[in-house]
Amino acid sequence: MSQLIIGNALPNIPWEERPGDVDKVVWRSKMNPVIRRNPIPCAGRIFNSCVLPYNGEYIGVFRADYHTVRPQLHFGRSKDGYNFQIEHEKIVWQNEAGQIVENGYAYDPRFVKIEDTYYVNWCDDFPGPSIGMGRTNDFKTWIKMENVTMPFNRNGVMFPRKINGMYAMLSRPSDSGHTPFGDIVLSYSPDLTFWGKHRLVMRRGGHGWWQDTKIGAGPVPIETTEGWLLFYHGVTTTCNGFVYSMGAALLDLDEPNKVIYRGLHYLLTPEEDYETNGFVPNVAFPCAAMYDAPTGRIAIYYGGADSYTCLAFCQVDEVMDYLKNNSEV
Ligand code: BMA
Repeated sequence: MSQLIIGNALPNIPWEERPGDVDKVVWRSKMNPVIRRNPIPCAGRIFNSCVLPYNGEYIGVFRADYHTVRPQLHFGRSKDGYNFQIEHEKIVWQNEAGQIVENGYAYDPRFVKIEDTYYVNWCDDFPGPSIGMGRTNDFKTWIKMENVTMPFNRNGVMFPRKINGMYAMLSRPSDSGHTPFGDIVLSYSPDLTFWGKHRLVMRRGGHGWWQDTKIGAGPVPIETTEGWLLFYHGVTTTCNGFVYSMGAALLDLDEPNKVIYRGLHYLLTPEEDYETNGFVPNVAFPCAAMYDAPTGRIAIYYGGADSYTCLAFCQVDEVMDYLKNNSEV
């Protein structure tokens, strides 16, 4: 099979073979949840968090919900992608002039390396949820940049390289609360400050009820020879509240607002206790995906029940076959 993922090798990617009794495209780690409750003194729960490879090891930006139930972002490291040393103090942002920037809350980070810089996007308190953006080169100095969007918006996810000379970001315009709607849009920027040329990518709905309430981008899209592979969350509303599942789509490489395939079914839905029981039951919320390009192995980090950090695995060729044969586009 020829290589589908355009990117680097990661021979020590966290990886477990698909268990013999599982016939699904995406399977869970036997080590789940990889981050359990009360992982650091100030936080009861760490979830919806991001991990990236770094010099043969791993680094991450983590959503830590404090005992006030307000979230902040923390930096952490790992040798193997399973066991994390998360800093006990939150990331302190400073502006371009070096002054500390206080924030009321910060949650659902995405973490991406573009050229030589590491960028974080998160749901920022503008006040009111908007897309925050910051950068670091040394994981000690964290520069808060201009907010990408006005309130209200969540799930800002950058592409890992410029597209036609422009930075590109997916986001989901929303309201100030537990938004009962949401579609994925694309915006471009020449400089990471001014964003525009907004395009609709995908609307909630489709044939599957699992994504009928709202959808939002998950991990940073993975570049493949056939398009950008996007894992995203889809939400349905039941008589007892929202249920968050994960699905996949393939976006055009040059114009990612064009959807090539959109999977009809969820690929991961709350089934295990750490997904169905917790602070918010029935949430599987993907935020990061690492890959080993030559083997096509993908490791996905997702939040379980707003309480745990979990890992799942898939093979890019199988996801692609699934999408080709089960697309609603
Ligand atoms: C969303 C966000 C996510 C969370 C989800 C389920 O609105 O707050 O962080 O996982 O709700 O509670």
